Amino acid sequence: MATHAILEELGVAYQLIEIDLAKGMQRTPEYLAINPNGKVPVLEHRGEVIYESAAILMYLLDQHPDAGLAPAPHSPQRGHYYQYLTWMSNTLQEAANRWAHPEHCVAGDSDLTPVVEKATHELSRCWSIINDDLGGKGPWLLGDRVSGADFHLFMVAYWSSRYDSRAQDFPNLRRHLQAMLQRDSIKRMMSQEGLTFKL
Ligand SMILES: N[C@@H](CCC(=O)N[C@@H](CS)C(=O)NCC(=O)O)C(=O)O
Repeated sequence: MATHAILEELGVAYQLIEIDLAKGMQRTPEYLAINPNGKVPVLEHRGEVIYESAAILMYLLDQHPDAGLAPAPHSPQRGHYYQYLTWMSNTLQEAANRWAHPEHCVAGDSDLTPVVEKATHELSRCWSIINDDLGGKGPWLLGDRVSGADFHLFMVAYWSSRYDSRAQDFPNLRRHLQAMLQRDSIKRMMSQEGLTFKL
């Protein structure tokens, strides 16, 4: 979702190829040759394949500095941009994955409840951090200018609408989601992917 919305925001030409996770297309030999992790998304650009959604997002925004969605290199805001994107990937998104797939965290047919409960607790801790940051210097993650980090946040916040700990239940995050939903790029991405998000 984040990659797709950024491509729409940039207005560049691209081809979207659907990998149907329900059909296991991510685990076919053809796809594993592209991304050995068996995960979406990947970006193919000039004959190179890049995986990890945050890396793809940063790469695309570096290709299009005039879009103004990544702070200037060497600026303190650039540090925060890296901070949020890596932290969302390795902490927030990982808690989301543990909630959605607790079976990946235990052996055999062990009880999944403690995994789900711990993931819910961790998600709430992460949402609180972001909610406080947005309250202190919002409306966007980096302050008064929207950046790629906001698109990544939107993606995980959208997923969380079906979790036990939902981003939309935190007031500043809710405002952030409402603002993101106003963006034409987000509207186009949601419509092309057949998604709706009622807040
Ligand atoms: N850290 C990776 C995570 C990617 C990820 O977990 N993708 C999920 C869909 S949201 C996936 O492909 N799951 C398929 C599977 O695990 O079989 C990223 O941000 O790109």
